[in-house]
Amino acid sequence: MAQSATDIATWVDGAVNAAPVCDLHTHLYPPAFGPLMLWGIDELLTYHYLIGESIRASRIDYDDFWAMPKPKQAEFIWRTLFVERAPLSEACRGVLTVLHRLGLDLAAKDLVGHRDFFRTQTQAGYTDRVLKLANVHTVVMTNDPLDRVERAVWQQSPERDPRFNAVLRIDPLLLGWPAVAEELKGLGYEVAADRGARTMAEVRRFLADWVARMNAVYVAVSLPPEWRYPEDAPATQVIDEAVLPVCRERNLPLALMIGVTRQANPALKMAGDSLGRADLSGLHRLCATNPRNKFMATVLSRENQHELAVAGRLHPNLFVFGCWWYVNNPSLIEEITRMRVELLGTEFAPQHSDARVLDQLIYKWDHSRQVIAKVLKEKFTDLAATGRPVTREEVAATAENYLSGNFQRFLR
Ligand code: RAT
Ligand code: ZN
Repeated sequence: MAQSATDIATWVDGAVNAAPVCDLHTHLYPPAFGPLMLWGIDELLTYHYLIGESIRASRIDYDDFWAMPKPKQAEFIWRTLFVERAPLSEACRGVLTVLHRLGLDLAAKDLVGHRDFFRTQTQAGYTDRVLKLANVHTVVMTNDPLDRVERAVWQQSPERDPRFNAVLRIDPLLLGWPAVAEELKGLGYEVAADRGARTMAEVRRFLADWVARMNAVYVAVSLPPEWRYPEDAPATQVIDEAVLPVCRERNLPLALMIGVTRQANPALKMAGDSLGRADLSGLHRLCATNPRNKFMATVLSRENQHELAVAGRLHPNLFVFGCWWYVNNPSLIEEITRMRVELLGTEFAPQHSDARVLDQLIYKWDHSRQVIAKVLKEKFTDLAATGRPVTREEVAATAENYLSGNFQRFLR
């Protein structure tokens, strides 16, 4: 007899909440990375999503906003979005979920009580607490050796926290020529803007050095909608002659995050990026012509999601992951996850958090778990309706694979 929808719902809720997450793309750092680690109420409120929303809602002059020190920006955003208006957006709801899960007073009109709470926390203790509340076992960072501040931290060989894995992020290496040649030269690599054979060997040496120093679990880049592969451009040459050989030798995936249009509104600074529909034929070429390399991909525009799921079916060396940034909203996560289950079955990672502030792990995963569970209930109920029995064990295994196992197996 087919399982009842109520049994399945109970099993799915239990399994999705119990499965610990390996969060495969974030911008978080452990306490040993000092000032790079962001946490607490002021950082939550000055998340770039909320900066954009509050400037738009208030029509404050850009310069006036940026002239405020961070605590004043936080107070401004709180007042604008949480006191003067109903905080209905997903980013606002996220802050409230975090405060609620921490047991703070959601009726408070000012930040005094919340700030008092965070003042009593230590970075280490709070990291443990958040990972536990979010039920996250591993956080994958985004590590950019060409960022001066971050490089300085790595050069001091910070103590590694085994819960925080590193990822070598290489946007400027693909997109920043010729300027990036000067930067690499400054770091002791014999790199010239001509991108000759010697230069490519030195780019490989740079990649190998930083993969080793970071013990990176994959290499990543974000790309604009205009990205094509192959094309007569530095990005194709660097991918072919440097990135792919280094990744192949070390069995590391190359992650492509496709569709970002940087600085569509520069006055918003880091809140000013937009997106565009990409042409995914380059992703197909990359996967098909480099079968001994592994690739991961996520796309920023809603319009590209169907093509990406199809690409995931066609290339066993491609791992589809996450609902990135502007599609990390419940309505879109739901439609994207449902479509991926229908096209890819159990073989993808439905979500990553992209958290920049430690505390965001709590809400990003609470909210995503709710949507993933909703879709899984529907899909397991449909399965049971065929007459094929559904077991509690396979529901649990599916949830574990989606939230952690699939990605970890892809790395191996
Ligand atoms: O999602 C974000 O916070 C963006 O600002 C980007 O960091 C994006 O996720 C990226 O990794 O480029
Ligand atoms: Zn990101």
